[in-house]
Amino acid sequence: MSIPTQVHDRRRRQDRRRSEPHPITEDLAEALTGDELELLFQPQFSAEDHAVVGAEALVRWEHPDHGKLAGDALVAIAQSGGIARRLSRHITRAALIAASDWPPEQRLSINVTAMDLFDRTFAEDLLAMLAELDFPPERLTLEITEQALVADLDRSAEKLKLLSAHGLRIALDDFGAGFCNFRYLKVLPLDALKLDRSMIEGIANDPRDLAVLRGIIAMARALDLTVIAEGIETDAQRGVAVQEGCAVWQGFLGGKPVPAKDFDTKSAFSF
Ligand code: G
Ligand code: MN
Repeated sequence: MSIPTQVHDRRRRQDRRRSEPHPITEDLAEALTGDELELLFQPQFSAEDHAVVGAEALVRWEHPDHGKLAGDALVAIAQSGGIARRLSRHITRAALIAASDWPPEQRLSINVTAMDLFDRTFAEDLLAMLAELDFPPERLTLEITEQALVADLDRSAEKLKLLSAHGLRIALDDFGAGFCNFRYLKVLPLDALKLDRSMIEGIANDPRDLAVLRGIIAMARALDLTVIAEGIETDAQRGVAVQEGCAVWQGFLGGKPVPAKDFDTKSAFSF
């Protein structure tokens, strides 16, 4: 039975109205199609010998009117236009392809959003992509922010356990910046804690900041977690973080986020 033309037209109008994307979402969709997003890599250093042990992938997009937009803003724009999954897959694929050229002992870290963990097929799709690109799962770390976990912790934990069983590493990102729900430490298959830069800022000159750092590192040791310090800007901060037991560090002192072609995998931090 055919739908009367009037009703059909009304439906089409409603559909269009309901799915009317924000203009910037359309621009983002076009940028994805044209591969116009910029992916930057910020080096991470070993505390032991200061060699580069890998990098965190960070996305940027230069919009003609809105200027430079980074990860969180892009995710929000994509989400409002229903293309969050597309954005996430695009970034992950581009990062994996870039990291395929690095020495095999170097790791890639990518940021996982609340949308990703909400996505039913996130874990399966990621494993399929790793297989397709022949990228060893052991070389990939997922950085999960606390905000991403709030939605459904148990379901997120299930997905992460599957990925962890396949060899991926899981790091709790921005640790100390949010609510620090200690339940995360109990239920998630974590390998590392990545300390937020607000936890690092004062460690070289404020005894209270140092005391907090020591407490967290003691707890991380008891849980067999690696501690990664982010936002290291001064040599004094680097010295304290390393001395106290952070195994890996990242920050402007060692290197700013740079395009893949400028990422020097062989460089070590020099004093
Ligand atoms: O959310 P996440 O922790 O992944 O944030 C990484 C962001 O922090 C990037 O945008 C990066 O440019 C910024 N960043 C990285 N290193 C430093 C640093 O040493 N100091 C400051 N202020 N920002 C940094
Ligand atoms: Mn991160």
